[in-house]
Amino acid sequence: MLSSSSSFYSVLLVLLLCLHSSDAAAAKIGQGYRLVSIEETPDGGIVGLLQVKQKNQIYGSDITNLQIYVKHETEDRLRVHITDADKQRWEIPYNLLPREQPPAMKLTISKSRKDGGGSLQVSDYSSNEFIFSYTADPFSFMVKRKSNGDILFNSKSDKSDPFGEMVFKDQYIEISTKLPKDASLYGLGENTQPHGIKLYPNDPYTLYTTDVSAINLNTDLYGSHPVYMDLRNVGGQPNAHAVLLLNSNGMDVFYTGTSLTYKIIGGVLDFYFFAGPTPLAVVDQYTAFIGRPAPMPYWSLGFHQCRWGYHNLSVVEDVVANYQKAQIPLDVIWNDDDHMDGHKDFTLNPNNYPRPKLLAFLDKIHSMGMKYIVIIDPGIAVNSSYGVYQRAIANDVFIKYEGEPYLAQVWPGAVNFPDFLNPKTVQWWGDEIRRFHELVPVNGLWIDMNEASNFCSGLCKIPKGKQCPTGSGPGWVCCLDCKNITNTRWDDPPYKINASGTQVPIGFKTIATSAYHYNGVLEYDAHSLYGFSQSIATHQALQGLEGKRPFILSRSTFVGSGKYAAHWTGDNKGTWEDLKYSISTMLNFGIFGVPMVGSDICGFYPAPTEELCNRWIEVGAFYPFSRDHANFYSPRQELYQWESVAESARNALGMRYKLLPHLYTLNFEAHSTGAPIARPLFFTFSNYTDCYGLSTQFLLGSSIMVSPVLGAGENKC
Ligand code: MIG
Repeated sequence: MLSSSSSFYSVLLVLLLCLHSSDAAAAKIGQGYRLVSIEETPDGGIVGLLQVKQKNQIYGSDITNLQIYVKHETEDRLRVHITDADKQRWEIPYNLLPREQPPAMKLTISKSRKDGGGSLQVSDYSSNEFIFSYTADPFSFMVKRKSNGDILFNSKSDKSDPFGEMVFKDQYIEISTKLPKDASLYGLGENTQPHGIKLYPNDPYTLYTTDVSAINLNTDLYGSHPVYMDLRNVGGQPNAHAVLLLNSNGMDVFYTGTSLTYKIIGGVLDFYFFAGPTPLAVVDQYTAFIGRPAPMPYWSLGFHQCRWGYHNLSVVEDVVANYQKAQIPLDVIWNDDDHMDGHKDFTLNPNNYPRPKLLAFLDKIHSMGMKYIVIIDPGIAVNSSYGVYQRAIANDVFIKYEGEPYLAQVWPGAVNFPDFLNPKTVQWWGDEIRRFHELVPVNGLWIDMNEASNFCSGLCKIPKGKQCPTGSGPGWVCCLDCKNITNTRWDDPPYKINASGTQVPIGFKTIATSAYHYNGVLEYDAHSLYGFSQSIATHQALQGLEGKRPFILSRSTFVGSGKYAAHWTGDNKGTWEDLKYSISTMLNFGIFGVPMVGSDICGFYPAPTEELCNRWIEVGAFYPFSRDHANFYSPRQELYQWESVAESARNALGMRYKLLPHLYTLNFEAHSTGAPIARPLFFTFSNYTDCYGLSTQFLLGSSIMVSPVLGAGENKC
C-alpha cells in the first residue's frame, strides 16, 4: 500500500514537474466544459451555462458551473465574458476602466434547450463584422470575420493541437486559440523583444508588472498589456484585428506560431475582439474602448533633459545654460530624486535645493517658456515627523497587512504604499500634490517605481537598534527584518507564472500578494493595476490644479494608462542592441494606446560611446517623447558633452522642431482616434508583407519615415 501510494505520488510529482517545464504549453489538463443551457439576453446578447465535464486537482479544483456572456457591443467590437456562475469573481473595477456590466442573469440547467445530440445552437449570432459560433461539448467558441469567413479565434482543441480544453479553476484559467502560421502578431507587453515587434514563436510572454529593467529580454517588465494585434494577408488582402483579454492577474502567454495559450492565475476570461480591418481602425476601436490617449501639452513635444544625480541646483542651472550655449533646443528640465530631502516625496533638500533659489530659477526658465518636472515614488516614508506621512495615517490611505499598513522599503528607507483603489487615498494624494505645487510650481510629475517596486520581500519589520538604511552601501539593499510568506495560496499559488523571467515568487520585491486594498481587494488580483490607479489619481490632481492638460510620465502601465500618462521604456543599456530594441517597445506602446513614449536617449547606463550617443539622438529626436536620461553612476551624457553629438543634436532636433506642428497634429489625432504618433511601417504599407516584421525603421504619422543608423561604424549616406 505504502509503496504504491508513494509511487502514485512520484508519478504525480513528475507530472507536476512536467507541467512546469518549458513544454508546459503542450500539457492538456482537463476534459473541459459542456454547454447545458443558452438564452438570449434582454440587451441583445447571449448567455450560456457551462458545466465542468470532469474535475481534477491539478492547480486546484475546477469550478463546477461557468456563465458565458457574449455580446456584439458595437458593430466592430465583440465581447466574450466567462466567469463562475455561482460566485462573484475578481474583475478589474468598473470605475477604474469604465465599461458595460454583464447582465445579472442566472441560468439553470432546467431551462436548457437541448436539441439533437446534445449540441445547442443559436443561429448566426453576428454583427456586421463578426460571426460568433460555438461547439457545445466540449465547449469551444469561434470568432470569424464576416466579410471573408476568416477564422480569427478558435478555442477548439483537436488531438493534434499542442493545447487542451478550456480550464477554469480559482487560481488557474487556461484557454487557447488556433492561429494560421502566416498571421503576424504584435503586442503582449511590456517586454523587450530581441526578435523585433512581431511576436516570435516560443519566446515567452509573461504579463505581470515588475521592477525588472528593460535590459532583460523576453521578461515581464514594468507594464501589463494583455492585448495583441493580428495582421493577416489573405489572397493579397490585408486585414487586422485585435484581441484583448481584460484581466489584471499574472499570466503566461505561449505563442507557438500556430496557436496561442493563456495561463492566468485568477480573475475572469473577458475577451474583446476589435474588427479593424486596418491597423488604424484597430487602434481606433481599441482606444474607443479603453480610453483615448491623453492630449499632451505642446511643450511636452520639445526636448527633455534629465539625470539622476543633479545633486544641487547649480548643476541644473549649468545644464540649462550649456544647452543654450550649444544652441541645442531644450524645453523641459527634470529632477530625479536629488531635490528631495532624504528621498521623501514632496519635499525639498534645504541645502542643495533651497526653495527661494529654486523658485527664482523656475521664474527664470518659465519666463523663457521652459518647463520643470520632478519625480515622485509611491512609497511614503514611515516617519512620524513627516507631514505627508502624518496626513496619510490620519486618512488611513495605505495598503494593509493584518490590519496594519504594509511595510516595505524604497529609497527613503521604510515606507508604506498608498492604496489608489481607495477613494480617500485619491483625495489625500490630490491634496498632497496641491500642497507640493504651492511649494514648487512644477509643470508635470514623473511617477516612478509604481509596479510597485520594493527593495524587500514578504512581511517586514523595522529592525530595532539598527540603522535602516545603513547610510553606507547601496540604498537598494533590504535593511528591514523580513520573512518570506509561503503559507497562503496568494503568496504561493499552485501555478507559477514565469515572474521576473526567473519564476521567482510573485511577491518578490513587490507588495506581498496576500496584502489587501480597500474593500478587501487582494494585492494578488490588483497588483498590475498599481501604476494605472496611481496615474488616474495623479491626473485628477493635476487637472484640478491648473485646469490644463496634465503631463504625467509613468513607469508602470496597464490597459487604459494612455488616457492619463506618457511612458518611457525604463532602465535600458547604453548599447547598440538597446538602441534597436527601443524602436520595437515604442511601437508596441503606440498599439497599446500609449502613444507618448520614448526611451532614455543614450541609454540609462553604463556610459555610452560618443558614436552611440550620436546615433541615439538621431533616433531619439523622433521618439514621440524625447528625453535624455542617465543613472547617477554613469558619466554625464547631456548632448553638449561631445561636440559631434551636439552637432547631430542640432541637426536631428532641428528637424524635430521644424516638425513640431506636425507632431502636435499627430498628438491631436492620437487623442481623437488612437492613431499612434510613431507607427510601424505596416500601418501605412499594409499590402507590403515584407514590412510586417520591420523593426528598424518607423513612421511618424502616415508618411514620414525614420530610417536610422543602428550599428557601430555604419553610414547610410
Ligand atoms: O531604483 O529615481 O527607472 O529612471 O533614474 C531606481 C532613480 C529608481 C528608476 C527609474 C530611473 C530613475 C531611478 N529609478
